[in-house]
Amino acid sequence: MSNHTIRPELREWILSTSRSGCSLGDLLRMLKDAGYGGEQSRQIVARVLNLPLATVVAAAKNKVVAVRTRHPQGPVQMAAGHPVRVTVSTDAPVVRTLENILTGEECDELIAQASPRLARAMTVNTDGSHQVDHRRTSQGMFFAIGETPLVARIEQRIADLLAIPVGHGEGLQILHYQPGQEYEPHFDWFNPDQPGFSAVTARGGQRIASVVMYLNTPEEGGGTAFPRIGLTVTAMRGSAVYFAYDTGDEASLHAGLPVLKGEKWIATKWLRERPYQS
Ligand SMILES: O=C(O)CCC(=O)C(=O)O
Repeated sequence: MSNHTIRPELREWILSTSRSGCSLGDLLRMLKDAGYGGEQSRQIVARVLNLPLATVVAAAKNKVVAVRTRHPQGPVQMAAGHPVRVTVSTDAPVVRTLENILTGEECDELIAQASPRLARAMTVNTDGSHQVDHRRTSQGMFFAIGETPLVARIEQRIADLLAIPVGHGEGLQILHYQPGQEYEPHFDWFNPDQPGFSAVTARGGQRIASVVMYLNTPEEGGGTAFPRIGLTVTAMRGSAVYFAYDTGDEASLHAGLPVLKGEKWIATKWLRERPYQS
């Protein structure tokens, strides 16, 4: 089936229904109810959502499907009408640096909305609860999904950029680092060997990708380092680093380097393989 046979209204409906958190299985069932044949529906959904046909076929059989993000390609990718520049790409691990993911005004507004709610940042404990952790000395807070119009707009932009529904995202986290503060090297995927693995993945499954957005430019220090590949991304207001990983991907080790002068603000979006938001 070629691209031009998919009507624009159908394409738009599939995209918006998927982004609102509808599972692939439910999407296929709705198409069937609307009169589309099984094979035809699977091909249309695979094409519109840019997914391997095998993934859609597995969903049709009600198998648990791990969705993947689409890795942005340069030089410019439109995301919900907003131009994002892809300036550095590596494939092992998958890392992209993204310029202009946020405007300067959006950065300032996020900081203003988060500031009154900051508390010592936590990490996820093995039983799924949150704990104060000496490896992470910054202050932070979480927004609920779509909590403010600005947060909803940014979530939609990320969903569009990575071709993954908003519902696969954890709430946007804001972190504030002061001089000397850092986030020591760690992985964002949950370790299946930890006793709490099933608890932390019960909702949404495993994490599959992260987007760390820089809300200001620290005077010195504060980059995000990937020590296994010798890459350090400079924290620059309005830009981001996106990285995707499989469980156990050692190359995705990363760290928020100590801020040496000034302060550092980031907004982090973690994405799950299955819908995280009900
Ligand atoms: O602060 C940074 O640059 C990295 C933050 C980070 O690794 C995280 O929030 O998982």
